[in-house]
Amino acid sequence: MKKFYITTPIYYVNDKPHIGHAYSTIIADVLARYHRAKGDEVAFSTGTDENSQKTIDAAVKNGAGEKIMQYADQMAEIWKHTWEKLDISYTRFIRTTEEDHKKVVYEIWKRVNDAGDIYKGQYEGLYCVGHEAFMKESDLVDGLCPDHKKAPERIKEENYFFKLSKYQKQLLAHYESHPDFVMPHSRFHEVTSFVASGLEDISISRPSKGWGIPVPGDETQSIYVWFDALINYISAIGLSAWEDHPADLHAVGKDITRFHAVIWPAMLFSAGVPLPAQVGANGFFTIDGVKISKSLGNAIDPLALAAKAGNDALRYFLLREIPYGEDGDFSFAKFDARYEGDLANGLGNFASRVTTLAEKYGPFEQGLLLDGAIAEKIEATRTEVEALINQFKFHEVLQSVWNLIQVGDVMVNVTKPWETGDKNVLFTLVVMLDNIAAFLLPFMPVTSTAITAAIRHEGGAIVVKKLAPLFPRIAGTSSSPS
Ligand code: ME8
Ligand code: MG
Repeated sequence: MKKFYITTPIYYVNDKPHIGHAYSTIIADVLARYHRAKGDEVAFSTGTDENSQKTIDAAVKNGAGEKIMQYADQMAEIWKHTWEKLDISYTRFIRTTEEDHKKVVYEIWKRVNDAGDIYKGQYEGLYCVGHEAFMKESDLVDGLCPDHKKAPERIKEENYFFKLSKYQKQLLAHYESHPDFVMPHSRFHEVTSFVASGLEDISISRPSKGWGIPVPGDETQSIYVWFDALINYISAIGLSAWEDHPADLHAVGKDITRFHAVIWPAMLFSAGVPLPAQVGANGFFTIDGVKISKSLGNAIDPLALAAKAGNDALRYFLLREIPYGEDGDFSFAKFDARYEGDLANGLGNFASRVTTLAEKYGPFEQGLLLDGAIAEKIEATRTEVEALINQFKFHEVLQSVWNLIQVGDVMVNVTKPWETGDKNVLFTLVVMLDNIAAFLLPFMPVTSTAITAAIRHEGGAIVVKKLAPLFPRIAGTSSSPS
């Protein structure tokens, strides 16, 4: 059995999930399901990044006061619950406050230290809590962090540093020999040119505030939250499992590509631990043209949307509307248009027509004739889907499947099986629908399973049961999502 290990970012617990987080998690879920369907042994981790200053701030803001752990527990539950409701087939939910995680962090710290890559130094500069990252003057716009619209803290403190600069050559050599290390390639170019332009060592600790993982041997300092967070990917499965089979893919957003494609591999080089095979960076999307943020009040609750339109419609929309890696815009109007057009009138209508007729004129015994042109079209689609999914071209996979649906629709209209009751035609349509369901399994698991269940093999014959509407009319999500 082939192993496949995929991860999502671990999310901060200062807020509940919004549609952007759901997007990255759904992408990982599609690939996890795709590999499972191929027969791979899949590990799929997600979780929460808790050792952050943001956690302390949010706990205080939400009246939890000193009970930070209690606040983190509550928030971790909310994230977990969201992924369960959205049918995310994760196999491990990791929290960075778990003891097992801390042990792995200590082990990696020790190995990096033993390699001579940690030293004490003075950090003087800017720190943005929103990013949990040090910033340069040149990153600011009008003195503010352009993403968080806040002036970063000016700090001067004694920290532990990691010799990131030492790994510039090794990183560049790795990029050179792994041309798909970061996908899409446009993001990879950004990474390689950033590294080629020179690397500075980075601070990997902050003065302790009684939260976070203490620096081994120096309780006055906490390990920098990103150093700790990245290691979650190892602790989620255990160090020896990682050494045996490191992650195949870290699915992340483009905002955190550098952490994953520069700092993380350098940490692993230093610790003598194998690198992940690939980092995939999804683009960012806005809502009606505006950046998603709580303060702007447009943080759409993915659960509310899914409750109204269904998980599969949400998955379909996100993957069909926004080409992977590119930025996109979410709007309820666009969502409603796709729901109506592609789902209700497209796939839903085709499935309903075919199963209604096939129930009436079935069962379909052995020896019926599969239309040759259609059989070819199905195989061509299979080849296309396979190639496209491995290049992260999810929107094209769906386009390709929808082309097949369209071919099916034309066939129904042209052959008029409701007049002829032609069993060869209907058999061909049923085979098409069955294959469409198989292609869609990773993308729309509920719909796919419903279709497959309606097409049963009974004693050498195929018996079809009429499907209830897969995408019933909804009032329109734009009317009131919550
Ligand atoms: O960065 N569009 O966590 P985070 C698309 N804890 N994706 C979006 C998005 C949007 N508008 N908004 C968020 C962190 N995302 C760290 C990660 S990993 C070791 C530590 C997704 O809660 C996207 O995947 O800020 C982005 O990278 C991630 O959420 C950031 O989540
Ligand atoms: Mg963020």
